[in-house]
Amino acid sequence: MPNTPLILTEIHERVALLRLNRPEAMNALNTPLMVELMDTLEKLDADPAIGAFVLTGDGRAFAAGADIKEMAESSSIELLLKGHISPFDRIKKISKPVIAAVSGWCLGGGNELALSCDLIVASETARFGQPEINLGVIPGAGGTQRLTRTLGKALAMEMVLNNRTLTAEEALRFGLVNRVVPVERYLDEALVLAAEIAARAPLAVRLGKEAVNRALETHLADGIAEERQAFYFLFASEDQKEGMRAFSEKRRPKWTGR
Ligand code: CO8
Repeated sequence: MPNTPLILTEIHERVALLRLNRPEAMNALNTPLMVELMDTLEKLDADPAIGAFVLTGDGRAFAAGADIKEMAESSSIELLLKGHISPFDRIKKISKPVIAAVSGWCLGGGNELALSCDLIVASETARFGQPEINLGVIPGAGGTQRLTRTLGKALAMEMVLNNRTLTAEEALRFGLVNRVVPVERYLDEALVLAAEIAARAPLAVRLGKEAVNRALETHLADGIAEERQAFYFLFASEDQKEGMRAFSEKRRPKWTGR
């Protein structure tokens, strides 16, 4: 289907909902889909009318991984020269929060994509895993690192070495996802959460997201120093003055993002 968009976009007031749209392939992440996804995220990230994203698949699959058929016959050099995994780097630079709304299979590169988002709302049917070991490879888009930092070594080892999948309830218990809701409501729940965050002070949301994500990447002392700089920096914003004055005046603040 040549002209079918691989990403379907809906705007819900200040929230952009992006749907992966390869249902015939369980939303497997081929290169055109990844490029279209990142282009869309970057374009809307630059739009001040948008405050947060929800990224979702469909009921059966968030995404069942990288497209195995696309890469099966590739050589190492081809993958390197093409920068096969480099689209994943672009999501890290998105400044607004991205909430993954996950139902069904969330596997391999699909799980790594969800892990690259800032929050995850899961349906009760969600299943998280890294089945690359079954294909003779390992995760390549951050899975070994992010799972270990999020879940700890023991469970990450089982997932990476022995295809241990997590149910939605396990993912909640182990801190991989924010909440688990019935399948009929997971998308609405993610949209509500995104709308709540999108209504908050935009600069503080942006720097808060950055600071929490830095904690997964840096040493404690460096992370604390960066957090402190961001805290001081926010006192240069109109929203800080407005937020603190509104508290004293017992009224709701009006954010401008300035
Ligand atoms: N790649 C390509 N096609 C896929 C993929 C995939 N990852 N997953 C499913 N499909 C296709 C199937 O081939 C099938 O197509 P067709 O009808 O033409 O045969 C269609 O989707 C439906 O799938 P199934 O018939 O298999 O559906 P089931 O309900 O029986 O099973 C599963 C669903 C369990 C999800 C099963 O499809 C499966 O095991 N899929 C593969 C999961 C997997 O191994 N994922 C890891 C891929 S490797 C990876 O992600 C490495 C990441 C590296 C970095 C990222 C780079 C971009």
